[in-house]
Amino acid sequence: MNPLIRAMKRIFVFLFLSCSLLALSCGRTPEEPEQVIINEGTVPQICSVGAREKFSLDGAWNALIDIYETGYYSYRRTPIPVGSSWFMDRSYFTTPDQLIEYDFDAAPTLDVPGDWNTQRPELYMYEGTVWYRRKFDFKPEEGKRYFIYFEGVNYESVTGLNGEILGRHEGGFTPFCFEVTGKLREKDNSLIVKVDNRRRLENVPTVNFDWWNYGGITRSVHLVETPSTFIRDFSIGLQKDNPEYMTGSIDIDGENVRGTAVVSIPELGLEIPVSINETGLGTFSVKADPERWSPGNPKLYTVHVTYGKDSLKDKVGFRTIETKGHDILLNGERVFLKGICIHEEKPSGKGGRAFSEEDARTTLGWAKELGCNFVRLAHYPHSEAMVRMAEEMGIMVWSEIPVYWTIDWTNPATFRNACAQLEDNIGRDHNRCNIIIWSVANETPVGAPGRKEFLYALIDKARELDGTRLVGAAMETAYISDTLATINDAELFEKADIGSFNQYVGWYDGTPDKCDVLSWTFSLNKPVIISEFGGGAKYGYHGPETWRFTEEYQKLLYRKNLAMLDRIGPQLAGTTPWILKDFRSPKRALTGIQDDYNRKGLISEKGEKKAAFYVVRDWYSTKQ
Ligand code: GCB
Repeated sequence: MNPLIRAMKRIFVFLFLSCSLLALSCGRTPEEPEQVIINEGTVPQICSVGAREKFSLDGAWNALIDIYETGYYSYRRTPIPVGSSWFMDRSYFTTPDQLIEYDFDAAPTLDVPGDWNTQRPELYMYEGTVWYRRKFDFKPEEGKRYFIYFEGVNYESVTGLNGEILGRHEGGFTPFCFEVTGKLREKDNSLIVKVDNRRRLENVPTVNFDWWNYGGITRSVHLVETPSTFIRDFSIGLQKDNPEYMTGSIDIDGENVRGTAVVSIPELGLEIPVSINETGLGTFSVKADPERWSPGNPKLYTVHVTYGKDSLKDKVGFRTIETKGHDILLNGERVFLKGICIHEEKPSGKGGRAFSEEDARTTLGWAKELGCNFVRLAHYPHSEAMVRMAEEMGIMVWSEIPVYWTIDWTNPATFRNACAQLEDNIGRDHNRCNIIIWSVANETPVGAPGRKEFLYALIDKARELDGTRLVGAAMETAYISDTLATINDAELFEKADIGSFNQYVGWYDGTPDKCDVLSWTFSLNKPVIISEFGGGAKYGYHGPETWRFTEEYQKLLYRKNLAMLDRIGPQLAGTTPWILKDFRSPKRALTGIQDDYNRKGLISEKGEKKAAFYVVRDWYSTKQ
């Protein structure tokens, strides 16, 4: 970008954000959506952050709990000028003659990455504001550019560096970054993030959802260093209609962007010059025949991209994914998606948002034991570590944004927010070959005003950003008669590439016997995926098959459901039962059984396998 425009943009953002904190918080009513500002001050995503020079800002951050937002608003609830707000990081103890009623140095710490709920007992159910502060020394190099990159902060954050507000971000599960070139100092940088996880009607997700509202800086934070002109993004894959060709694009950011980038894959003997135009973009297409990535052969190649002084490398796999009639074809061959739904919660038995490679390995290891080649990462983008680990382990992925249940369909700001989350999700993961489905929603109410336009626009957006994968949404069940059921939304089924829907026959919908008499029919000859089914059981709780929450009931429910699903025949292209592991949800209040856990896991929160686990495992062992 032209440096003058960039500087003007920065001045605008600075003036806007620091003169008036008001603009950050007012205008958020559904009646005045046009005033809502989504993601102010952030810069376009940088790809392959894992592969770049970076400095970790993880660790212990000082944290102040501020339920009334005292560091942000005056006693009249008017915004405090930034110069008097907690972004200034003043200290009572160094200047006791001044009235300063906070002190980050004296405040206890919270670990980053990490949710706050599982770090302090008093924050178990906390929904509100916590201020995080990290001090660091850093010597910036002349001619380099610097970015603060957040992998994920739930839900809304305002970030300040050395007393200046950098910007604001909404959405708990997607990365964002701010450019800080010229703003760093050698000693004592003060990075402050005000995090607010309150649920709001207009948010995505909205006020009502069936998982724990873990707050905080839940994923890693990095200071990324790049040359002044750098590779912001690249994409590479097999051409959709002609997979004999490898195609891709490169996006260069900086001054003097015209030039030639080189993409090379030494293992394939490929070295591709890519000419970059004056807007920083270049595309390529070459004949190539890489080994195809698949669950049976999760082959990844090291791809190098260089441009000027910048170079990066990443591991990339190559495959094709398409539908033909009612089949899903991976590399041209029918594949049955032996899946399972997963929430991003630690496998340790103590709750908490998962973020590490180790968590991902354990959780995906359980999915493998179940016989899975596919996971539905519900109901929001999981960490990059999770997606990369699945790719390495040969597991295909359904990736979803949290457009969940009944959101504020007619609010344009809600749409912009959902769209930004979709863009950032695809922006982060478009080179991950294991992602085969982008899902834009879960169980949304057919007929709600504005809902259809909202979802269709998201589907169009996903296709525009990435035409190489399948696009869908988790729909629901509709009854044609007492014994015949279908997908509840024929129009959305038509619009999507697949017919994926949730059904709870035997749990919310009758008892398991209902499966014996129920048949399914579909209006279109497209692949059908049952994106959820199941029921609850507490591990170790035994009793008659008719008693809910016993392992016996859950086992029977699965046996009967699987027999019913088998009767669908070849149109059934895959299943993702709900869910791999019990997960925390404040909606689950039955003391002694649920204890704040949704008990529909095939595995308990501690990793103990329930009887139904083996029923699903045995069924998957019969599927090709
Ligand atoms: C659903 C939702 C999922 C819930 C599940 C349940 O249909 O999609 O988020 O957790 O049911 O357990 O009720």
